[in-house]
This record gives sequence, C-alpha cells and structure tokens, in this order.
Amino acid sequence: HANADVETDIVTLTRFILQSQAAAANASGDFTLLLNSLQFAFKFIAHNIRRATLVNLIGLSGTANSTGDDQKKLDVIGDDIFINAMKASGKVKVLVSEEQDDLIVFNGGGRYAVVCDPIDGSSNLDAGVSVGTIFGVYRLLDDSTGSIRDVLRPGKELVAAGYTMYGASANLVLTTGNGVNGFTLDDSLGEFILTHPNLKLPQFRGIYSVNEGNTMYWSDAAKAYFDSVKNPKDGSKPYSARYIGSMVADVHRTILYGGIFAYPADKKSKKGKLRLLYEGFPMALIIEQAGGVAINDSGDRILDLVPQQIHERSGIWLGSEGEVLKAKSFLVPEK
Ligand code: P6P
Repeated sequence: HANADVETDIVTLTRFILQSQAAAANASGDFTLLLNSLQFAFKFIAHNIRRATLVNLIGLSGTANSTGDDQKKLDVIGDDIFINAMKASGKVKVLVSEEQDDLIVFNGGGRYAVVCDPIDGSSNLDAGVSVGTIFGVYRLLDDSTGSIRDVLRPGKELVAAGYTMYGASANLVLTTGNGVNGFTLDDSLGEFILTHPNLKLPQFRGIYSVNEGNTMYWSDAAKAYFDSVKNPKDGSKPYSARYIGSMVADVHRTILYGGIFAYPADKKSKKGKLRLLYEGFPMALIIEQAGGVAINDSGDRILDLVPQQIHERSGIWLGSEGEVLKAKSFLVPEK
C-alpha cells in the first residue's frame, strides 16, 4: 500500500534503554534517568554546534550577545550544558570534566560518577571537522559519599561509556556493558534512533591512524611498527593512512571500518597526549565491547590502568584485535 516505506516501529534510544533496563534484575530506574539526562545534553550541544557554525560561537568572536557579555567559546558552552544536565538529573554525585581543574561534587544523593570531555577536538571546529562528547559512568563505591575515590578507578569498573560525534548528523555510540550500539539523532523528531545495532570491529583492516608529525619523538618500537605497515617487507600491500586529528572521528571510523588508531607516548609527550579517565577509558570500553583491543605503550590493557589524578594522560593504541596485537608484538617483544 502507499506508505509501505514508512517505518512505524522505530527504536529510539529511550525505548532501547527501557528495554535493556527492564531486563536488568534490580534496576531502580536511576540509570535510565541518568542516560536520558545524558541524551538531553547531547541534543542541546548538537543544537549549539549547528548554531556555532552560523553564529560563529566558536572562537571568542569578540561580538557581544544581547546581554553584552562576550560570546563563550563552544567548549565552555558544552561544559556548562553538560554540568547543568548532570546536576539537574539528580542522579550524579561526582563529575569530572576536561574543562574543570577539580572534580565537582553535587549536593543530593546521586549514586553515579560521570567523567567527560564535553567537546573533544574543539580546536578543529573552525575547520568544520567533526568533534564529539566523550563520557563514562561509574556507580559510586558502596561506602562512598562522593569523592575523588569514586573516579580514580580502573576503566573496567565503568558501567556505561560512549561518545556523541557531531558531524553531518549527531551519532551516539553507547555501551552499557553488553555490546555497542549506534544511534543517529533525527533533528525533526528530537530522538536518537537505533541505526547501528551491535557494532563489531573487523579482526583486521589495513588502516593506520596516527600523527606522523611526531615521528621523530616516537620510541624505536613505535617507529619499527609503523615502518612495518608503511613499507612491508613481506610483499604485502602497504596500509592506508587516515588521520583526522579529532579522536571521536578517528575512533568512529576505526569502529566502522577497522584498523588501528594510536597516540603513542613519546619523547615530547612522555605520558602521551590523550587523557586516561575521559578519553582513554570510554573509548577503550567501547572498542573492547565491539571486539577490539586497547593498550598502552607497555602493552598493558587500558581498562586495567588506575589513574593517580583525574587529568592523567596515557599512550593509547586501539582498534581491530589483529592489528593492535601486531603492534603489541613490536611494543612488547615476546620475552
Ligand atoms: P594532535 C584534539 O585536540 C585531541 O585532543 C584529540 O581529539 C585528537 O585525537 C588529538 O588531540 C590530536 O592531537 O597532536 O595529533 O593534533
């Protein structure tokens, strides 16, 4: 009949969460409400990023808005939106943001700690490059009243993690510990729709993603690995190079196409450049849940690391299992 092509049974993020939580034994509903507050933050940030390109909110444009105060940079707007949404949820006790030197402890009885980078890669915005919000969720420790102890924990204790990439459309990629699912924001509906169920990385893919401008700072092991994929000695095809310089965009491509993404620790950035708590951990959990691997330069599993301070950095190598294990054989030669 006429409307045969109209999908009338779409799975929104809200429905998806309700279904997954209904299956959870002792769900109180708090987690569902927290995830709904997170999705509101992503919708509102997406709205402002669309406006930013038009209204030039990106840099301190020098133009004053109606109240006369300077236009805020977008990463400050993103941070404000995120903090307000987590506070309003009433479910978050502790919040760590890339934009805040210290952790934030809210009054009230929330049982979750959230770590986030509200607009990762914001320096790329002026060039129209996709940026994103990266987030992770810990449940407070049982005896906790809300302190830094709730977030200086290994990434494997996260109960949820993901990112929202603000590209041609807003793409949310989420794990709550049972696989990875992708949702696309339908602006007219104002709903995230399930578009990429059960994402899985291919075991192998000849794509490497790294900032080659740092080559002279790399360890000999890192140099040897990248040389092996660029100038293969075994007659195999050289890998393709793909580097966007926005972690969310590089990781999103790695999940969809496979390959390896790396920001090695090097002589210039001894502990690497990327942050462990709200870049490394969420991306490592997503990658592992999608069948991939995420390690540091010593070959340790990223999710087993314990941060000593909330803005700690780490070298990161993540992506297709076969590709990361190949890189690991260079980083940690079999003893
Ligand atoms: P580089 C963006 O500034 C960022 O934090 C990540 O999103 C990205 O992966 C990395 O830094 C890019 O760093 O040194 O290659 O410009």
